[in-house]
Amino acid sequence: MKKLLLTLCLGFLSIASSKAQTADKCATMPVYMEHMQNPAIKASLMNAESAARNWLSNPLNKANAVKKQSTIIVIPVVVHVVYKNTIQNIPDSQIVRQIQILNECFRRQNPNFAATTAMFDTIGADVEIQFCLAGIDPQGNPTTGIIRKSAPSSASFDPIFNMDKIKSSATNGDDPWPNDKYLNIWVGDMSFFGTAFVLGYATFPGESPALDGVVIQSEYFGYGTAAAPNNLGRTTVHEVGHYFGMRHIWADDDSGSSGQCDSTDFVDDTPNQAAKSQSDCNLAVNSCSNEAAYWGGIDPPDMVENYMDYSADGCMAMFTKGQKARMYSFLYTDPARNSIMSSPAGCSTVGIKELYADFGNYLFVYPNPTADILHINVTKITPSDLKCEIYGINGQVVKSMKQLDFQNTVDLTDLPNGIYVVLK
Ligand SMILES: [Ca+2]
Ligand SMILES: [Ca+2]
Ligand SMILES: [Zn+2]
Repeated sequence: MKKLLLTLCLGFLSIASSKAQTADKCATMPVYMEHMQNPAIKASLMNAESAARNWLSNPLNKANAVKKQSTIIVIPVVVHVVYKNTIQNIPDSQIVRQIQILNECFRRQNPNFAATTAMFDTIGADVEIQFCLAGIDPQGNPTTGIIRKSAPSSASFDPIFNMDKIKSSATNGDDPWPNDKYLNIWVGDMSFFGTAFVLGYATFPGESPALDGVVIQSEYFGYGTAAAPNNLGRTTVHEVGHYFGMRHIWADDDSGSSGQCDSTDFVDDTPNQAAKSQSDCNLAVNSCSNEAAYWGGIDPPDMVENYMDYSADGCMAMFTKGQKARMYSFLYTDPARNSIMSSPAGCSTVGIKELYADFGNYLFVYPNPTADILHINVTKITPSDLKCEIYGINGQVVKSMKQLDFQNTVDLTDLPNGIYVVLK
């Protein structure tokens, strides 16, 4: 077994302890229930759901969605930073890092994917959706895809009494850009009497254009600015999952003490789960045993590694192929989600190269140690800017790659066992 001493070491693989959290991860379902009180929004949301399910009921559609696609879908994002103080006015680097994390997770390039339960390995999906900061604004002008808006300290954006106020300039927030061309993400303060009790919320396909998008509490947007176990940018991955139609993996039927196994997240390969995880990573829990329709004689454990559970960020590592198929069912049937796939907004190049210069965490090298094949994944927009060199312990170059791709493999079979240094 060869050993590699890495210059770029990540904390992704460490599984956070089962520390209790005070904040609830996600307010998507309560907000959805509230929006459903509006008859027009309710009709649109239900239309979107039935159109998607109808599309997915065609086995050919499902088979095509699950397999490798001919093109990667690119979603232009506009981030509305609505801040009441300098800390909430998060730096560009934190925003770009979050976009990178979205890309890692939706492309299954997250290094902690390797830590998922073995029986789930083959159903983990490269969703083949990528995200970028938008390059053209609604008026046709170049943009960084980042809008900054100062709000008075008295402004309230909590989803209990001030739901969606962050989404409108008239209520101290910022108006959305057209939801058929941009994924709107608002980053701001949803605290309630000074307590951040929710990390984020999102709207489902079919939502009113005035409300469609994702809202994230400032410190949970990006990487390493919030306290563990919610410090690795997975809140935004979870919420963008909702934006593409994902329900919680436990199907929100966990009221009562014993939990329930008879509701569905409308995805067949995610095991039934009686209750949400508690910001932990208990891979042994198996709360339901009624998954034979998909799993046959196997009774899989709860898939706590799924982005749509409430596990610790270090635990959340996968979407399934069934979830990918459901996402595509909305992409191909909901008018707004469908047209964003061919959005003219493009990807921002303004300032991006300078921003990337600040990052050490865009290169992922695994497994470590390794016997023969080493994987090097890059989550940088232009990996060809990078070269990679592997040095022996005495400083001699033993392998080098002139230009990297997003995903690279290096064959180390011809090297003797030992300690090596990988340099970007
Ligand atoms: Ca399921
Ligand atoms: Ca089970
Ligand atoms: Zn959620």
